[in-house]
Amino acid sequence: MSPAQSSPAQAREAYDVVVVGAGFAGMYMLHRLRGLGFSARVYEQGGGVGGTWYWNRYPGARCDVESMQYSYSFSEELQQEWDWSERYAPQAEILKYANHVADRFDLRRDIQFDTRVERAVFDEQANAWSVKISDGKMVEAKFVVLATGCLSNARKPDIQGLDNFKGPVYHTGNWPHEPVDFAGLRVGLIGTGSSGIQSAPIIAEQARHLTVFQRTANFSIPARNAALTDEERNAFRNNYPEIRRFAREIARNGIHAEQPDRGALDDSEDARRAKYKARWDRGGLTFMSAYNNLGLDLAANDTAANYVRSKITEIVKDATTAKLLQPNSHPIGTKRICIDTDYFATFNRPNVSLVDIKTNPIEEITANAVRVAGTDHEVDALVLATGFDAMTGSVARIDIRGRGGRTLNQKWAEGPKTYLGLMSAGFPNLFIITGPGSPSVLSNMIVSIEQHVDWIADCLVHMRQQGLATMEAGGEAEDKWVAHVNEIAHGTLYPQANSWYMGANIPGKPRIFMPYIGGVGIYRRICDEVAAKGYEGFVMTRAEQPRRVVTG
Ligand code: NA7
Repeated sequence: MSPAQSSPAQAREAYDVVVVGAGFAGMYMLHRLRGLGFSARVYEQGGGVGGTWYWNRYPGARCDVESMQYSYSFSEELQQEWDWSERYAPQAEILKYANHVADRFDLRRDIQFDTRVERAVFDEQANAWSVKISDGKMVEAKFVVLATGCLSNARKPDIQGLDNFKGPVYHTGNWPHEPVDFAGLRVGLIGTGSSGIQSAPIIAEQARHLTVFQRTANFSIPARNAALTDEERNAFRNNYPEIRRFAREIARNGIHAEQPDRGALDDSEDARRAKYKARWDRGGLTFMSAYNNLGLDLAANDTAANYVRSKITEIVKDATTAKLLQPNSHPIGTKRICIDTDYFATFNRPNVSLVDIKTNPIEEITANAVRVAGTDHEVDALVLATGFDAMTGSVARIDIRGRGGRTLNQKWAEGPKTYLGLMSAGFPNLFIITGPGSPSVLSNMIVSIEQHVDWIADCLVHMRQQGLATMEAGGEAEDKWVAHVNEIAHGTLYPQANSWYMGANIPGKPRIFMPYIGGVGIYRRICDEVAAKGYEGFVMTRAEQPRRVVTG
């Protein structure tokens, strides 16, 4: 395989690889492909790089993984030269970093912005994909890599009357590029996941009044965000090789942190409280790593959940509001735990109120109010922090047709089926970065992205060296992997929550636990072993005839 040609005047553009999306996955994929001499084109629906961080510009948006770890590790120069300002980088800074990476590695010349991939059809004669993009052009590619992101299809809720609302309506996942000024306005915020919990305190500072409409109370841990000192930055920089190795190979979630050595019930109540207090005071996602069985054993989980509930009671002055803010419908951690700055304390402000929409769902949105249990809560602007069609939503928006013209949506109608989260049987030469069936959203995304990109890059080199034309997941290997992913998930408490991990936030979406929960280290070893055994479980075919040049 060599960089594809498109010599005849009317020939379609042809590439070795078309990459869909220029977020962190697409950018690194492009960088690797180029370095290996493959021709590649990236199509990105946004007007710039950054993916998640391009779209999620809502007030208070920041990553819940610490910035020194939520960063690429592939370039030593890059990780030494970039100065993160805070423990948790705000959205604007992560976007700046993404732009810096695009410039530093000269990526933009191979990225076409403001362009959606609408359709990809596998041509079984040519062993290549025919890709239709939104400017009407068709391009041909030997391989397609979906770097479409796990949380990139913002979901507008199906609430009666929403379109009748007269004021502005914002979705946190599709926020305007211009600053939004809530000064003097009564704002209604629907949704109390990570985006709602991050934005509520900031909106409350600006708005005349903020009404938070809560369907499910959520567990949230203080971020304890602060400016990073040189000393803290250097502690990472001087130890990056070991920190990165640990994150990749040891930590279940791809984050370097102190690992638990026992279960919650192995400690006395006093010792347990002291441990939770220390984690609470330190802040951040690692609260859940206080013990090694919080995701497995309900009695153990209850001890952590009770601790957080007690903190909510301590912080929130009004007893009824405090009670309502205490999560009771799912074990802690089985919905992505949130990391906040002053979320619970925000409800002590006189200009903030909380409305329970679990007991009484929103009846209707009128021109100027949200109606709940017959009461109109008047608002001038609405913020929808209602989440995403996660993990499969962005893939489903592309009309992907594999062998026999079968669409990926047809194949995934009962839930996504992949081998290792990387490929789906019947769809040759189509790779997914951090797809369902891989650790993806249960991990530090950049760790998982780099692992998948490197694995795919090695695989393409192998195919080139061996003169192979196609590669696809074998049906049997895929079935076994899907069963394995399910079996592991059902050995944990995770499926007990109505979470977006389960597709439960989208009416009609099949309830399947989508990410692989076995841990990034174990998963990486499995992927490496599969590759070492000649891509065991995948089916590869040889090129029987030279590649056809398709004319338009
Ligand atoms: P999430 O975590 O999916 O949160 C969405 C929130 O919106 C959640 O509280 C939902 O309640 C609520 N929601 C969704 N639809 C409705 C309707 N129709 N009516 C009322 N409330 C609704 O999305 P985020 O953007 O906050 O975070 C996504 C991830 O980004 C996060 O986990 C981090 O990894 C970063 P529900 O819980 O479904 O009852």
